Amino acid sequence: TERELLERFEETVGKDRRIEPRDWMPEGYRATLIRQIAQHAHSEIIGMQPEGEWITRAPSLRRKAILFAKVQDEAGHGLYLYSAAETLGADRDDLTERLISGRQKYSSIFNYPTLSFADVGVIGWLVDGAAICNQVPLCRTSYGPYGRAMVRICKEESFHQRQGYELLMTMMGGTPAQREMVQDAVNRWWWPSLMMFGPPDADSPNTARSMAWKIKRHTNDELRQRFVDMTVPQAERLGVTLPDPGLRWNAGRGHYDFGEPDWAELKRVISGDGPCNAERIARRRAAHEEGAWVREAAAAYAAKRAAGGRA
Ligand code: FAQ
Repeated sequence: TERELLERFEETVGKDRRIEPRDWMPEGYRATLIRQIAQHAHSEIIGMQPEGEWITRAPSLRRKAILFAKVQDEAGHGLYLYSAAETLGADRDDLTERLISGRQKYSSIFNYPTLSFADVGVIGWLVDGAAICNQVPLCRTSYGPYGRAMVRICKEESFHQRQGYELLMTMMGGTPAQREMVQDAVNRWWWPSLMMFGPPDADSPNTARSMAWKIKRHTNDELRQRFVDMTVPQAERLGVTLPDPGLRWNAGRGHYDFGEPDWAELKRVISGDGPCNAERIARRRAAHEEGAWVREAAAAYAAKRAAGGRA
């Protein structure tokens, strides 16, 4: 009966065992996972754009090759995640349609412009840094395919983060103008990076249920704090200032205190009104439409093979 199935599901989750695609699961659990995994996949794909803009303008062949490889990794992450969503019964075409029609979200962070090459370094350091903080615990998420996808994704993100930090270290050892570019990029990306973790816990409608289901392992605020604690010493070592006058070590708490992000800005960006939302979606839509012939050719090829014809 439904009741027994629910008990078995709860027991599995309670014992930190994995739920697998063929297992029974409550519809709310399935819907929450599809929502989160799709949003995550869309973020990886849209996330190719801000840095991708610098591939043709990278300052050396070495930097170009590195950036190319990084952006390609993001495409790979998107693909594993769409596959994970498919194991829950989601349809890939439908997810893409929801993204380009604005019905499904992607991370707010990718709606900010990349104004200089230092932004590439800062995205690696702060944005990939925040992504790692959020995603390492997701390796232990209760849904098997999502957790397993996260393992490889986190390894690659760690490499991306070091790549960004190394780029910034190099620029900080350069001219005063280069150091200013780094500081300017840090000033623009710091607050949006904190917003990646989502609204404050008191204003996060999904956290409690996702924690009970062990989809999420920590709350938004816990992960944001962890990110700040990890990043402050790295900023000191790099020689940049984080643009928050409220940032200071709190010995009593054993954590850094920090200022309040502009939550109204996060709401605006999530609801489609950030600096680059329209541009990002238009570009994704164009890529999808321009790729229609590839999908048609692949489908025709598959149909021919299925009919026993030779390709
Ligand atoms: N942006 O109740 P909560 C990357 C939405 S890393 C946009 O707290 P939840 C790597 C949220 O969906 C970035 N929307 O929600 C990379 C919900 O809306 P809904 C991707 C946001 O799910 C690096 C509503 O607000 N990472 O791509 C944001 O429990 C460099 C209420 O929020 C992931 O997706 C936001 N920042 O917690 C690529 C990680 N925050 O759906 C390229 C997996 C919240 O109810 C270059 N996801 N919302 O209408 C998660 O961990 C969670 O989904 C959270 C949000 C923590 C993002």
